Amino acid sequence: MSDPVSRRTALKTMALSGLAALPGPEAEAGILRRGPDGSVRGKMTGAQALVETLLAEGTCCVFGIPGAQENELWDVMKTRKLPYLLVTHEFSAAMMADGYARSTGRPGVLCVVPGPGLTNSLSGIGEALLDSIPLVCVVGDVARGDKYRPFQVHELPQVGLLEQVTKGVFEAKHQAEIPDAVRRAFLLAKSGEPGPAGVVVPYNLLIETYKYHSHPLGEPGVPLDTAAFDCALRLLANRRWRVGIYAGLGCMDFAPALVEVAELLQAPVATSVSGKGVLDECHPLAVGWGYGAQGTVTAEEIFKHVDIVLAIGVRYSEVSTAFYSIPKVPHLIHVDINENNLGRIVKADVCVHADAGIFLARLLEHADELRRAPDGRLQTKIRKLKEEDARRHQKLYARCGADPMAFLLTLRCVLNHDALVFVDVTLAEHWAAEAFTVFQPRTYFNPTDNQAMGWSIPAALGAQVAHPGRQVVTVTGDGCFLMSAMEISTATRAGLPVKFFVLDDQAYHYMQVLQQSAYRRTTATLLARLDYAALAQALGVGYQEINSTAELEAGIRGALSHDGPVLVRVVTDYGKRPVRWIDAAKKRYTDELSAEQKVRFLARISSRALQPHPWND
Ligand SMILES: Cc1ncc(C[n+]2csc(CCOP(=O)(O)OP(=O)(O)O)c2C)c(N)n1
Ligand SMILES: [Mg+2]
Repeated sequence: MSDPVSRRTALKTMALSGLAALPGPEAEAGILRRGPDGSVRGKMTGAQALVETLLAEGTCCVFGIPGAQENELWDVMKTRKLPYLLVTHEFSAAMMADGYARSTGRPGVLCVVPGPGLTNSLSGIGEALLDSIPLVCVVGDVARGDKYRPFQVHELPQVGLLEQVTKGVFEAKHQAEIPDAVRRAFLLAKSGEPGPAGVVVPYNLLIETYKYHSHPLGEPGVPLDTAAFDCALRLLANRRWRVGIYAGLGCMDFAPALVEVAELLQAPVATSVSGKGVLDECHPLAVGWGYGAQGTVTAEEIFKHVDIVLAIGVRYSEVSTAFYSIPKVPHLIHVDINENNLGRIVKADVCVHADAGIFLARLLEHADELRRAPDGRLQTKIRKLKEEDARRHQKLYARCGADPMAFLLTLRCVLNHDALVFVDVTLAEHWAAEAFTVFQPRTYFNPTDNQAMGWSIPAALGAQVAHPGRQVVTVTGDGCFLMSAMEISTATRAGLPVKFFVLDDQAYHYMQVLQQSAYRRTTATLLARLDYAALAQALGVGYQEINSTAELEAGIRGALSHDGPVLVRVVTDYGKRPVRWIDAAKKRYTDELSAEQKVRFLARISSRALQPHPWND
């Protein structure tokens, strides 16, 4: 029988034999590694410090795929109970983090291997960059420093790749720098105009130990240019001038203040695509998306009579304006948290470098100077125009299969008001922007400025992780579906009950519409015929098929009543429904062609119009 050994003696022996660095159960469980103030302290490995800092920064889920360079990290995530979600493709990891961030307003986090893991994720990180979505991308790099050897697996220039699609990259060159790199990435992602930030940590640093003492960096400051604010206030206080508000994503967390300001000024409110939901679109002053020929007719008509546009938290990007088709208004006040966005596309009378929330709050402090009498005539006009818009939307164009607009309207009727809706890069995104009424902030999402096809499926999964009890649905074209459909298997594995609606027309209809008008024929637009029922079975999700407009309501209700994830094939006939966005963009594009280009384009179209059998696809 051996002598009993006390724990203290055992530790002493281990220390002598160099084993003390091995984490005991307490250390593994992370006792006293993180202070209540968010500090990270004590002796630990680089991987432990990284995970503690992610936890200290409020990370609720890490999306990604492990690899040799990061297994240490994933192992610690598990020990420290930092939730993670394994994806099928890093393209999705970025988009899941994006969906998580859009639906919560907090940074989404992904963790990918260097080389292919990182390059796979670039489309999604790029979407977040162009759409102002806060993400933190952690990449475990190949060995660097004195452990560097040439010809390592995945040895691509990770920092350089990330720099192209982020606001900034923080590379740890010593294990001591790891917590600060993570904290600075979070701060940068949230600061000013939000966006993605990168953290690159060579894997050799993840296993090194260090005595850490790292403190939180604080929250980002918010700007307000007071001189410019005073100029804006003077213009808005002039009651002879009618004001229209154009609100974007920057206003998303300030809906009550925005509504109060709109009511004070009796100003109609239009939104950008990503601003949909900043105010309840049923509000008597809400006119819908855009204020040009691309948006709702209501917005276009109402803004014709506006003297000053107060644009807050918008950039007038190509997609939101249909190739910059922006009607002229006498005066513009442009407010944005990013100084570089101000007056870039439309010349502004006053540029106010300010956070939207601070700007709106300041306006409310001047309520007496701004208050206008209720404008019953304006509100009646908005109501009538909206009724006409709704009548136009109800017209059916489909002859075989379901009408896409009827699908969107039925979906809206059947879904809860707080359902999270992810609309992909299908032609239907433009009808949805016009006709899909949004009632609450952060409930309607579209990959606006990178237009990365396939985004909706992973993004919806990321949002469902953050909102387990909410209805979450995608509106995905069949082309988009083909890009990320395998990710549906993650819904099955992780029990995420997203309903995936796929508009199946076996084509890139969007491209067909663009190509037909410019080239009188289509090229590379036809897709494979898929057996969706078999796919659903293989992916382990429920299946619903909708074959006509008449089947829409029962089909959508059937899918929503199912507890788990469901794939819904909506056999779609796009018909010849006009697309205001396309018509507006086409007109603007044509206006910019030179005389010689116009002649050439016209000649090509005319000669092809005479061909009895167009050479399609
Ligand atoms: C990754 C990517 N590749 C190509 C495009 C160009 N593009 C935009 S829409 C589209 C077709 C979308 O097809 P589908 O999902 O079937 O929707 P539909 O056009 O039929 O409504 C294409 C190819 C893109 N936006 N993103
Ligand atoms: Mg299609």
